[in-house]
Amino acid sequence: MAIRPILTAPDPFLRQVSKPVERVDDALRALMDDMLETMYDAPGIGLAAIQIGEPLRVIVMDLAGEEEEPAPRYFVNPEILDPSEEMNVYQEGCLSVPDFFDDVERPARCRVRYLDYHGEEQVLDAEGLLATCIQHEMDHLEGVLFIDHLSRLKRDRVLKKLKKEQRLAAE
Ligand code: GNR
Ligand code: NI
Repeated sequence: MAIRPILTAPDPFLRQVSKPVERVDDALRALMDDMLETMYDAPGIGLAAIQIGEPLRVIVMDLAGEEEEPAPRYFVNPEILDPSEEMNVYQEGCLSVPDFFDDVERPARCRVRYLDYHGEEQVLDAEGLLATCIQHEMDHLEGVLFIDHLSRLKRDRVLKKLKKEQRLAAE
């Protein structure tokens, strides 16, 4: 397993649409292991493969609290079914948009169909933080960041600040 660098906005790589996985094999499980290790190290509660430079439809997640046993989840080729009409607002952050948090409104509940770590098809009913996080990660697979849900003014302000920080770090 390895901790891999996380790409940050406005890296154009993050805007790619990720490709479906053809086979859940040992190579893919090695990628999912790296993603989980990278996510725990960050630390974060979810990670999409594109965030470590792999444009594949793969997500890892762990919503367990610090005092709880680890509860890793793996989603390969996830699809969202039946998003609820009821919406929920959550203060989101993103490892690819460091040090910025803001409210995003999304469907409060949804069903997800996906392949698990072993390539078995699963269906999961999600609500609360799980539903929010899955939708945040699904956005990454389409090249969308949570700041795209905010006003242009806020988004441009964040991107400008990140660009400036990256310029200073490169000097
Ligand atoms: O660590 C993360 N926390 C978080 C909080 C609220 C809503 C979504 C997230 S996902 C984020 C990790 C990340 O960037 N995943 O893509
Ligand atoms: Ni994110």
